Amino acid sequence: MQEDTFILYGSEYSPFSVKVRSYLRYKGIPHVWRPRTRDNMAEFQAHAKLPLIPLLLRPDGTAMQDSTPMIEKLEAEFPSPSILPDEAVSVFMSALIEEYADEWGNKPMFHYRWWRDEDQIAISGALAAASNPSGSEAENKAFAQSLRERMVPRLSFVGSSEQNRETIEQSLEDLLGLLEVHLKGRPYLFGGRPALADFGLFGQLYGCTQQPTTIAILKDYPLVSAWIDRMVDPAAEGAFEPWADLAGTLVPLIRDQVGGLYMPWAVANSQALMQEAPTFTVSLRGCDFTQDTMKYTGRSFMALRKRYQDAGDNGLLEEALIKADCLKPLVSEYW
Ligand SMILES: N[C@@H](CCC(=O)N[C@@H](CS)C(=O)NCC(=O)O)C(=O)O
Repeated sequence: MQEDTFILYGSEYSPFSVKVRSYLRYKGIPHVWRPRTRDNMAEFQAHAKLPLIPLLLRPDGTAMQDSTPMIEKLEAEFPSPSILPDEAVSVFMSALIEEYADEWGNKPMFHYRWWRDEDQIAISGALAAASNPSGSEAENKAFAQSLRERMVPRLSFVGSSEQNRETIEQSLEDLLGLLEVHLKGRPYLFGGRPALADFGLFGQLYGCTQQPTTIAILKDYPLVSAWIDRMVDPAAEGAFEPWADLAGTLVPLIRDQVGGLYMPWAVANSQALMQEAPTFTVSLRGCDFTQDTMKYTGRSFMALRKRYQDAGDNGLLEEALIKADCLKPLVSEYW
């Protein structure tokens, strides 16, 4: 291995891992993809502060975890080709979509993985084989069963429940419909090359190509499916497009998914954190949505608000955020 090589510990089944893997590939950063398995678990644990993938080991032996700050840091060190569009309004919208993808887009991905029997069986089998490649068939059958028993109760962590099922499932259909329209005539969300938003959203939607129910859903969205394939190893095909050309189909997507779902949900989560409430309920699309309070989302939402403050006065951005029903949660005092 060359001296400048990074090692990325991840899994084909981890949306945040494939997000970073596609980023490293696009940037041409020398790296080795190391699926975390039972065999290399001790090696992974020696570097991990948190039991989470992705973990990126730098050539100097220091480790990084958490995909968003990881990409931000790498972007400063490896500026070209940039994943930041040319206009400030697009840079912020890209960060906004990435935050939505990580925190809301993860819900349908995880929900569909572990909600129905046929998906539970398919994904637990695939996960067992990937995590224990040297295991026998019988051993991995038992392993798959234990993974299934462990993961299904975790549905509640992302808010997946009978009460919230329709909101979560409809949100994926709505996202895919809006994305299909936006991707007509452009290879990436912001034009001819991938932006931060593409990497974040890709991770979650790639996860939707791995279990029968979402595989069937994706069949109705050929342009989205082609974009997912493209994002596995993305290449620049042209320049970023001007915001003025993107807005017509991107603002409706942001308004529906970020303004209509992520924002009210993230605000209610932050209010619950302030009140130290273990769960919260928020009305989304006219239905009550109840879930456990999430500390991580509380932090990432505050980081998004700070990012907006740091963006400074920008009339175009403000106008776009108003149109997307996103401005108020970014500037109001909720606590
Ligand atoms: N915010 C973190 C989330 C990482 C995360 O949730 N990773 C999941 C897999 S996608 C994980 O490692 N879960 C525990 C496990 O798989 O052992 C990031 O962006 O990297």
